Amino acid sequence: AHDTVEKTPVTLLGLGAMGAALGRAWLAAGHPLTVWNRTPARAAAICAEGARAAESAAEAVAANTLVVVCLLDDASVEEVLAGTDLAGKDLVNLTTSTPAHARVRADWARERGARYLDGGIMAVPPMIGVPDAGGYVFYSGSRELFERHRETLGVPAGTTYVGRDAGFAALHDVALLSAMYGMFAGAAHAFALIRREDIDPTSLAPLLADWLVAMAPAVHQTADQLRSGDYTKGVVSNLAMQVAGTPTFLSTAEQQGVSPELLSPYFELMRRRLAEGSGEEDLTGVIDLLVR
Ligand code: FVH
Repeated sequence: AHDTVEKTPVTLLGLGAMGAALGRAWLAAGHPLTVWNRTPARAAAICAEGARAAESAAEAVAANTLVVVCLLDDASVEEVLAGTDLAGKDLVNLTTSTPAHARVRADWARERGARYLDGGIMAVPPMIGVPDAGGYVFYSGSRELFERHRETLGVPAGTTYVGRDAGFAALHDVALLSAMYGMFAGAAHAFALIRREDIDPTSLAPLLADWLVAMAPAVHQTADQLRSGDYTKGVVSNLAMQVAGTPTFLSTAEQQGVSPELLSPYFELMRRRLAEGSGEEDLTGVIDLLVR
């Protein structure tokens, strides 16, 4: 049996797929848990495991100092918190948001007397509460609040504090997920290329995964070049060579009956950067073209 006396009690607003997973992790670790969900029936399962359901969001917020919110979007957070008294509360918002929304929410919470921490969850529900699953949460906002609840916040997943600016957790979250979608786009193009051939996608998949993993450390060189401002530093495959290779990719796509629409925008940026006289650089200069 867990010693619940010493564990920080948690209030959790939102019992969707992610909220329920978070709640279960706290319960399993012995944290007293008060929950509220718009659709009360969704609280039944977690209450059978030991959580206490509040009648309203206001009652749930009143129950504990640490209040964690995991709802669908910013609009639902606004709606749910509107009727609650946040004075003296430690508000942790794990709802996916934009950096601008997170900053507005932080000011809004402060005006109501709450300390505020924003979170960006880098995990899917099955990774929550599973040690070594690799999931973690970016946190930003009140450093004091993060330190005070570090242990409790670390129960469902790892924690990475990225700064006092409340928008930084969302920014890191979206940055990583954007890179992920770029990777998915590349993989989609790769699978499309072999789609009509007698090649088993399951034989391409491990090759693809290994290649992406082998290429991933290139981001460290990109970061180093951005920091130094020298985009030729350590360059292995320069931009001129890479642009010269792009017709091969486009011709292959055409031969395979595959639309180049995922690749073309990136190739166009590479060509523009080359046209600026940056042939000896790495691909890093493309970033400067993206930043308006
Ligand atoms: N699930 C995932 O894979 C991702 C992983 C990364 C982080 N996201 C973000 O987590 C937030 C919650 O996501 P979720 O998976 O729990 O989402 P749902 O299962 O759809 O549950 C949504 C909950 O929000 C409640 N809700 C929606 N609208 C309102 C509203 N207007 N007022 C009050 N509550 C609202 C909903 O309640 P109900 O439908 O059960 O009544 C659920 O509790 C999210 O930001 C992801 O981006 C998850």
